[in-house]
Amino acid sequence: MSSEAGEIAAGTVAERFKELYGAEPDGVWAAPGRVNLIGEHTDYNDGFVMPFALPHTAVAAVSRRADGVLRLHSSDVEGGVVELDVDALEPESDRNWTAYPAGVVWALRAAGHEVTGADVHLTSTVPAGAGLSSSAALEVVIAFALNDLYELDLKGWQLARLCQRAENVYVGAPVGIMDQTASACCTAGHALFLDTRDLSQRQIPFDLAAEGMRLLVVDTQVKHEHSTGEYGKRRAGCEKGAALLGVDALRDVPYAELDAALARLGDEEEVRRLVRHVVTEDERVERVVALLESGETRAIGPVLTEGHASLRDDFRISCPELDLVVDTALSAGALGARMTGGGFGGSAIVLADVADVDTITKAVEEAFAAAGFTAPRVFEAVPSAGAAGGVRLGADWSALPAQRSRAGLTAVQFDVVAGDLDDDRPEQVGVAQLGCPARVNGSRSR
Ligand code: GAF
Repeated sequence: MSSEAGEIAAGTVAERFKELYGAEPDGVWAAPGRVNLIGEHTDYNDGFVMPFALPHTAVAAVSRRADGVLRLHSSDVEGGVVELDVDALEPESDRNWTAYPAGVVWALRAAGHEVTGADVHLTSTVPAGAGLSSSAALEVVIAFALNDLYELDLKGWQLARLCQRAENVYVGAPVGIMDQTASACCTAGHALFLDTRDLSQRQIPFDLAAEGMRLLVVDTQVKHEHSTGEYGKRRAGCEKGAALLGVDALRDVPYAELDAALARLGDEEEVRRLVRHVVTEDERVERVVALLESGETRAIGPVLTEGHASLRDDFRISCPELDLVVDTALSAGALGARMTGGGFGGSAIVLADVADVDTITKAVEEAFAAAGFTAPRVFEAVPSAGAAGGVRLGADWSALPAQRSRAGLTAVQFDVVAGDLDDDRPEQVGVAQLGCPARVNGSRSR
């Protein structure tokens, strides 16, 4: 099993920037990928999610420009520097990796922020197409860099909203808000309990190592793509369900009233399955939060496995490779397992006692070989920090991981209740005053 996140030295990225552009960058920023512990396909239904950041990051060396030119380079893809005119950025005009950083520039400018160009050199250790938010990491690292360089003073959750807009409108992928918020707002050692309706957040301590457990990520190597049809079809089906039930979003269907809601959907069998997944998944997130907060960490295993069955049978977005990981891991002694992320390939997560990790890893690798599947990549997921950076010229580049951008959330003793993108200051409420956001917001009952 690999435990390497492939750490990137900020100095190396800065040196490459200098080779490309002939000057030192103004700074170096980093933003992580994520795994989602529970709460899948709930974010575009205004529901609950619970991701945590991976140690794998996108790292960008960036300098500000005043002449309207955006130059982009990645060491991860073939080809040289791509030069764009910020005034000419057009939604859905670009089908390459450059659409993600360019989309962020477009979204900032469309929101009225005067961003007049940048030189960018990027590299990332977040596996692409593995359901681990490599795209969101690219967006968020650029958003954090431009936020600092242009002194925009936007908070992490506001930058996440702008990155989502970049992906929805500029890239053309109808994704929710989970991945960008995870990359911007997660903190080390915690999972982020996020209410995607208003971006209320609670950092839930999640230290499996202290309890003799591990969370493995199994990248099936089956690539997925959200701008293609199936993700959008599920989203449209959920919206149809909400409309038929007369609610703003499926989050508004109380778990206790699920059976009655399903009965009202009559012969809309497909919509019924989608609704059942979303409503039960929101309830699973709440159950996992309650179990973690009462110290019953091992008991989250079966809830994760229930979530997989719901994604496989009701939401129908699993695939043979993901099902094989889950079934094999459970037979080899895992406490729980499920696919994570958007589905149709990508990665699964496996919760296991540390003593069983090697047996489970071997069993999964052997099962893949026996089925004739490409060998999976297995690594341990350690809850890591969200986006960081802003190392300045002349600074010690090696200090990057310890520094936080001003947009990073640093006050983990607070729960943050965010507001609209235009709000200046999200309300901060002492943790003692807050229960579950579901109760605080008073819009959900069980
Ligand atoms: C993808 C999307 F980008 C997220 O917004 C979310 O919907 C997820 O799939 C499924 O939970 O990662």
